[in-house]
Amino acid sequence: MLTLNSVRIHSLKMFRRWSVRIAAVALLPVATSAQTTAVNDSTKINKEVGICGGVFLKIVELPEIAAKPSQGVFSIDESFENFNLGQQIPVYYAIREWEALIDSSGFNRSNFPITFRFGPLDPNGVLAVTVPTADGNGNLLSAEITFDNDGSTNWFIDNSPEDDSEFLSGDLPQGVGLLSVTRHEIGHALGWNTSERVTVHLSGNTFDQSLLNIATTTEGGLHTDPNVHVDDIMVPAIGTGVRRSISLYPSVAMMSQSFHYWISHLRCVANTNNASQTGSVYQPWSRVQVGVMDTPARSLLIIGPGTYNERVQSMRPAGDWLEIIAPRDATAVIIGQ
Ligand SMILES: [Ca+2]
Ligand SMILES: [Ca+2]
Ligand SMILES: [Zn+2]
Repeated sequence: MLTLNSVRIHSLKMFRRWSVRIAAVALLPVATSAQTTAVNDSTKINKEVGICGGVFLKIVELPEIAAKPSQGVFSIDESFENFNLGQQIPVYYAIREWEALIDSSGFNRSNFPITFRFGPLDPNGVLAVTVPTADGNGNLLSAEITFDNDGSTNWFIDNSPEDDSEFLSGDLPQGVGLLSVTRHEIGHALGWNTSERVTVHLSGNTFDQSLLNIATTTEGGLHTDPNVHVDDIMVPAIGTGVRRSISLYPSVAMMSQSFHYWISHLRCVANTNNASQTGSVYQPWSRVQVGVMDTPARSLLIIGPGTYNERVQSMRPAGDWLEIIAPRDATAVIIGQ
C-alpha cells in the first residue's frame, strides 16, 4: 500500500554508498523496535489475513508439488481491468523493469500473474493496495493491485516513463506518479509482504540483521522504514511530483534473500557462508576478491559485516565501476592489499 505524503521527506541518509573499487566501510547505527506480524497459522489457510492498514495476504492450500523448480526465467503475466491504453504505458514500463531485474524466479512462479485495476479506495490518501496470494509456505502465487479512482487521487500518467525530465524542472507534475506507485506495488506483489518467507528473517523490525540489516515498518503493510531508507521505492508514502526508482538495496535485496530471486546486478559477500556460493544474496561468496572480480560492471556488491583479512586486487578496466556497500549499521574491514 502506498499513501499520499503531502510533504516530501527531507532527512539525512542513514547509510552511505561508494562508487569505488575497494572500500572499508562503516555505517551509522539505528535503533529498532516493535514487532511484525507472522502469518504462519494453519487456521488461517484460505482466509485473507489482514497484515496492516489495508494490505492483506491470503494463504491458500496447494496440492503437493513433487519437484519445484528453483530457477526459471521470470516474467509477469499482466492483465488489466478499468485501465485505458494511456494509463497502461507507465504500468508496462514498471513491469518490464522488474522483469529485467529478476533473472530467475526462485521460489515464485516463473510466469507471475498480476491483475492491475482502477477502483475506489478508502480512506482518502490511500493511493493503491496490493493483495498477494501465497501458498502455506509463503511462496507467492499471484497478486491483484488496485489503484484509487474515486476522484480523491490526482494521478500523473507519464507517457514518457523512460524520461524523468518532468521531475527535474521547477514545475513539477501536480499529481501522484503512477509509474513510481506501480514500481512500489509490484514490489509488494513480488515479496514485500509479511509472508512466512519474509518473517523468518525478521528480528523485530530489522530484516536479516546479520547480513542485510534493513529497517522495516509495518505502517500500511511491510515497508522500508522511511526514516532510515529515505526515498527508497518501498517506503510507505509518496508525495506529488516525486519520482522514485527501484533500489537494489534495500528493497530488491530483501526480496532476493526471501524468495531467492537471482538478480544479476546485485551480488553479495559474507565470510560467514560456508555453504553454496553463487554470489547471490542468499548464497553469498565468502571472499571479497571473488566479489570484486566477478560482479558485473555497473552493479552493486554488498559486503556483509565482518573483517576480511585477504589480499584484494582489482583488475577492473577504467569506467567499469562497481558500487560496494556494507549494510546499514555494519562495518566491513578489508585488510591487506
Ligand atoms: Ca480514495
Ligand atoms: Ca516522462
Ligand atoms: Zn506499500
